[in-house]
Amino acid sequence: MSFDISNSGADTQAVMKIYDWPAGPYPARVRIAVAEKHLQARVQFQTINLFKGEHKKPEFLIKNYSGTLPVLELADGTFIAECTAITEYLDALDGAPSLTGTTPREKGLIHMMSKRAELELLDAISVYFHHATPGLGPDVEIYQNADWGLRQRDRALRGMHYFDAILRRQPFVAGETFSMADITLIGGLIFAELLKLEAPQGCGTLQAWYARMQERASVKNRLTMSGPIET
Ligand code: GTS
Repeated sequence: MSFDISNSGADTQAVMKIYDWPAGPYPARVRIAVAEKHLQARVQFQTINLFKGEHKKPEFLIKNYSGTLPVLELADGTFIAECTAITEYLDALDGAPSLTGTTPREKGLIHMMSKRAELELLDAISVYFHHATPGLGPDVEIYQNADWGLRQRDRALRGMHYFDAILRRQPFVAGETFSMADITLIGGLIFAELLKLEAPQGCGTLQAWYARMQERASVKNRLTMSGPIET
């Protein structure tokens, strides 16, 4: 197996592997974190085809019991799933900036706001996708509850109003600096965009913020950071 990693810097030591689906909103979170931490040269990507249900196959469930992407594999064979856990791991490696906070106050606020961005936006949109749209197709979506999906869509729309209000009073989701909480909200807005779920009237601040975030190199280049992969 060989990997062609674009954007590799001086450090060509590729010691971590990320299993993901390049266009996915959750994988986007980890790709953005990798770029913000300038770790592109230390990761290799392997695509798992969600639409073929590869993430639900026994050989993948060994890596992540929950059957979701992304998953980080360390050089010693340890698997770390969950975007927040992967981001915390990457953040604990050397390198600036901090994505999960340095003071106890920052850490608490960033964790809270990231979780809130999951509960009130990203995860809610994900439930809408899997339950009230064709989702990943009939072979993968073996149980759907459209009513639950539509309720979660409405929760996400309310969440957009909430984050609009937050961003009217501060530049970033958890305060004055870019953090994991911003990455989580960006993931939610990427998912909304993929599903053509428009922000409700009155969310102009959120939309302007998202437009600004899309100009960040980590967000803009997230798809091109992994080169073609031979399997
Ligand atoms: N809580 C998990 C995390 O934070 O990592 C959720 C991960 C997740 O839902 N990932 C999506 C997935 O695996 C990937 S994507 O839809 O964003 O590309 N979905 C497939 C499924 O069957 O749930």
